[in-house]
Amino acid sequence: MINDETAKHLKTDFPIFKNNPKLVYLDNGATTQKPTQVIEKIKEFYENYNANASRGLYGISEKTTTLYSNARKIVADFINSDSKEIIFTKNTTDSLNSLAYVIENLIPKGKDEIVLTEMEHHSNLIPWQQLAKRKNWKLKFIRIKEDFSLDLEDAKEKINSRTAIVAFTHVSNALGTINPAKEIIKLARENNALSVIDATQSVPHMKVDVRDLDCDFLVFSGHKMLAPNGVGVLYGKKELLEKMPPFSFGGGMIKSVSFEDAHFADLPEKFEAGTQNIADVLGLAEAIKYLEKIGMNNVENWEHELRDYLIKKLEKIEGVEIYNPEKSSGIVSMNVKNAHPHDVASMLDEDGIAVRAGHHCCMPLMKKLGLNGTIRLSFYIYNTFEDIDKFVEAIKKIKEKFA
Ligand code: 7TS
Repeated sequence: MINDETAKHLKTDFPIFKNNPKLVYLDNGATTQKPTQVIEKIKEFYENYNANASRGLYGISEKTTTLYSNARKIVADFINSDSKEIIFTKNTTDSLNSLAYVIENLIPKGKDEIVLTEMEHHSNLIPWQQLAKRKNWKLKFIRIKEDFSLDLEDAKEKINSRTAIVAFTHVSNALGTINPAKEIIKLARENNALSVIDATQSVPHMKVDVRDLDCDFLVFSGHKMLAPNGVGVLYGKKELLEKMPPFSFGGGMIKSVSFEDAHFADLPEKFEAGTQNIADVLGLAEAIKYLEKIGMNNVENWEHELRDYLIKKLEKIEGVEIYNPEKSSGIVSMNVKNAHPHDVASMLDEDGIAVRAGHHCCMPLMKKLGLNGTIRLSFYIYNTFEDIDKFVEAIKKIKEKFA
């Protein structure tokens, strides 16, 4: 369990807070801070057994190969998948772009529509726009309702026998909405369409089980879950990854090569051309160990407690608008009436408070909601009630200036 005391204690694992004692970090949706355990793991790798993986027949290279493969198993177990189904990438954006390059090979003839939602991050929108342009396919968007939840009735109409792909965010990074993933995946399956989940804002914050969801593909970024910046994950069902051609070619992804042709390696190497980001992958495995020690249900519960505490306080302040759906994660979007979110964020910064302000890479969503942006708070394990109190006091002061 996490409570205010344990959250304060967890904070001491993160050197950034020691080095910036006034920092109130409420921008975990953008990226999270890194604990000593993760930083030390990367240092340990470079100082003790740095070598390329799967290439050298000598001690430290073999050790690196084993650690890299163990790390993959840790990531696979974390989302209840198989090691062969975990492809390491740079981040979510890289995972989605790579997938969008080659997924058309899995689509039967006659299917020519991609269904997304109105609340997608640009990273789960633009790669599909590009695919649609290349193939002359149609894009459709499941509507968002006035209460910021997804309109499942609209989903039922938009997902049909022509649907090739349904790609949607599990949790909205702009509003915190938790989408009914299982229902949407079921609709996709009933229509013989592939499902792709953008789990960037869910995997770091709650238990996510790909077998239980029964999704075809799922993507996330390590840097939003205590891990280093340069590693992301593309999960795919084994039988689909086996059928899908590689999106990148070169060393490390082959079985045999002639001047004219090449035979590709088995999963997962087939999708990992070139030297991989070994240190960051080890860092991601360490971050997962750290999170598992806490327990993902505890992570989720604590963020919900922080969200409820914040909303209760904000609701008492006149002139504050909150855009919070009923089923939401530890993300809260709001505005101060008559104030541009960028101005509010700059004023918060004067008090050492870091939030994200703007369109959150969801320009079409903001346009649909008639907003020029929001102020977004996004929590993680080390946030405390004191962080929220400081934010609320600062907002009260700022609000007076715009009243
Ligand atoms: N999808 C969602 C739902 C996201 O929240 C983000 C990043 C991405 C994709 C892209 O992730 P990346 O690691 O490849 O950049 N979201 C945010 C955010 O909300 N604030 O900064 C980045």
